[in-house]
Amino acid sequence: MDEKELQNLLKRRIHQTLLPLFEKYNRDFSDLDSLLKWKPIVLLIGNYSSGKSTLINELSGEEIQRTGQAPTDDSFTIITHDGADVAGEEIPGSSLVNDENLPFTKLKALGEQLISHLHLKKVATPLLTDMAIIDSPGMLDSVTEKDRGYDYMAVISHLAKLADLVVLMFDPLKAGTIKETYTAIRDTLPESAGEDRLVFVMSRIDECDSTSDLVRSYGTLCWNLSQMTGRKDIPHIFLTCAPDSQRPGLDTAPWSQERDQLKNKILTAPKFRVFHILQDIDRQVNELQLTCEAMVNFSSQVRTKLLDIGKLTAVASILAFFFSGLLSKLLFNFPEESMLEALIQGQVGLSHLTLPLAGVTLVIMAFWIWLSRITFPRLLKQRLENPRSLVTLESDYRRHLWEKVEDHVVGLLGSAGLGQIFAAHRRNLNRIKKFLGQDLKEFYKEIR
Ligand SMILES: Nc1nc2c(ncn2[C@@H]2O[C@H](COP(=O)(O)OP(=O)(O)OP(=O)(O)O)[C@@H](O)[C@H]2O)c(=O)[nH]1
Ligand SMILES: [Mg+2]
Repeated sequence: MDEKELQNLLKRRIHQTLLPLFEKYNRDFSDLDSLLKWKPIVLLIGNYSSGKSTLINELSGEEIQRTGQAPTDDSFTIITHDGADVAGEEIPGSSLVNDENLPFTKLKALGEQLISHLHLKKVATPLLTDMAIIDSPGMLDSVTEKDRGYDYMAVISHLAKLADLVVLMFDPLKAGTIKETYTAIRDTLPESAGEDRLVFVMSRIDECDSTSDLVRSYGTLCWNLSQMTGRKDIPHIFLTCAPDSQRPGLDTAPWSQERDQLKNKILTAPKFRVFHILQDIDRQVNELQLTCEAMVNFSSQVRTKLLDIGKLTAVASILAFFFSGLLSKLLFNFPEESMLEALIQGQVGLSHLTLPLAGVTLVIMAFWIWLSRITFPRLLKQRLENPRSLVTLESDYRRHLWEKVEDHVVGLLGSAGLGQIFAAHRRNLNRIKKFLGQDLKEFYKEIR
């Protein structure tokens, strides 16, 4: 089975099995759905003039994107091949964000300004048939959301979630010192793209005058990266330059292979799409499982209370049935003959049953009010104050997941009425466990 078939199979299976469960627990399915909709995506981001557009032109063999020494591009351009006959065609952002078959509908919420800085270009190169590359406006210093007219980081975050590979480009002159780049690495990307989907590139190395100049720039970039990621281990950084724009100075031959390796990594990104989807499903279904576990435990605690109250109600109802007539006779001299007396004499008639049945009804109503007005709200309040007590968080992984779902669980509990006890949480949990234990494993096996 190739990647495309596998993606379609996954889509069908997820829609059948998981979608209803996501809906039951009010969890957002749109990110996963966006991933399943379209082709694999590579996102190119980084400093202005770091060579993003040059690399795209080189990959496609066409002069698709404008290049230039100052900040050149102010748009997000999605580049793909969609059949030779439509090469050159452009689709504006307004159509992209309204097309339900494309994964960009969520961008609509980011406003008109963004939509007018978004478009799709169809190109002739068949290399881009099964994938799309997104070129982005270069990252700048001292720009604010107001200067751009839209929330740039939110766009990066959304596109990075969709992308199977995020290529982050630097250049020796501005080796990691640009403010937007800092924010992206520090705050935005960790939430949107796993480390395994991030690729770091220092381009334009031919502009270093000597090897020692390059070493200094590389060192600066590594230092800045460790400051941004807060980690000491440095990821692999591709050191490259465009073959056509080399300047005399540094002998770049020792790094000549890195450009090809980078291009190869980008062009083989579609292979990671199914893996990316599986990773996402894995995380989201685990979050769903934890949510469901909390609801199973909460409803079982409510049921235990209900059972305790139920036992008391049964005892009180029996007492009410037999003694309510007698009590009424003692207190109010009515009825003339209680049911218990009639029973002893063996002459129970329908009229004797009126008071006992009224007594039982009153007892049941009183207990129901006790449960629904006092016991349940008290239990709910206690659990809302400490929702963690509803799940066991024995590993760092589960603790991390819990941090993401806690607010959601609190929201679910808050809206959960007593009807909770009748919801089939246990069955849902078993379905989720089966999906994680069987279906997902089979898919992982399939892509190995
Ligand atoms: N010497 C040298 N010049 C390069 C290299 N890559 C790109 N350039 C030049 O650098 C300038 C900027 O390149 P672009 O590809 O436009 O950079 P960009 O990252 O797309 O820039 P923005 O769109 O503004 O964010 C252009 O004039 C390119 O010709 C390289 O490896 N070496
Ligand atoms: Mg550009």
